[in-house]
Amino acid sequence: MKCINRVKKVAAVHDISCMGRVSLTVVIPILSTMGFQVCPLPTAVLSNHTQYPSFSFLDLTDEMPRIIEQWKELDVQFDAFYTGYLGSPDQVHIVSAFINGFRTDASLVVIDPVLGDNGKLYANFDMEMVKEMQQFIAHADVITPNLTELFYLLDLPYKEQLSDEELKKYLKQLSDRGPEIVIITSVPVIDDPRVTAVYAYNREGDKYWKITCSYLPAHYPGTGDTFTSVITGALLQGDSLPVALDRAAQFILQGIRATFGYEYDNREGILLEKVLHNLDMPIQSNSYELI
Ligand code: PXL
Repeated sequence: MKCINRVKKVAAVHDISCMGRVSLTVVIPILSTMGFQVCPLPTAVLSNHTQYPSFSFLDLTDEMPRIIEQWKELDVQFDAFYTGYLGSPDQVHIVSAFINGFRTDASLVVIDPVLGDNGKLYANFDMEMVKEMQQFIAHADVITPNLTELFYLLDLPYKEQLSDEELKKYLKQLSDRGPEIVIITSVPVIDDPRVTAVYAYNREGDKYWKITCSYLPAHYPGTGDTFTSVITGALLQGDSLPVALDRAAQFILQGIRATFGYEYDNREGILLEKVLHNLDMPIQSNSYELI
């Protein structure tokens, strides 16, 4: 009998940063709370994420093929693959082969092309990594670049003042490279610093979506990982794309609001533990629009 997972399994390819809520320390609790089994394929172990001034870094590139080999022996079937922070170009090759070796027609492949933020690459990354990521996204069903990553993926200079028409053009250009769904996060809204927008395109149906979120003026690392984790869980549970977008935006907003009032080191990320249970709540925001 064909193996059917009683609880859907997600292979989560991210680092583990031991301080500051990003990557696996965000992905695992969110997807577990949404009812999925997370099987981590860790890319690196860091003392803390790279937005702190210094960090230790244990590269797990050599260990990853050993883990994948054992999973082959066990004949594990994954329902979804969700990749985030990859430590080096070699890791991109390993993960491409892993996904292509394990995926089926039914599996969902979500690639968050983690490269940078605020117009700059993260520490550790260079143009070689950008080139690898440009190739890698062709394997995805869904990609979730932020604005910085969008421009690196398209080899264009970073800018923040963008019209809906420009963003629709960029969404389509990225989708033409492979992914059926493209979601661009953290897009500033012209003339309104209090809101941030998310734009999305679904090639099935050829529809463009926009949601605006009234985020508080604070930056917390890991919100991208939080957003894409909720999107992955929502799509896996059968939500439509606009409902998945609303669910993710509502959750981030709740997380930021739960955190903002404290005098607190923002580098630790949103106080996720205070809002995780909200993932069971129905969606209250209804901000999506067709553009
Ligand atoms: O959230 C993205 C991320 C993931 N992993 C590491 C990071 C960052 C962002 O700073 O440094 C190690």
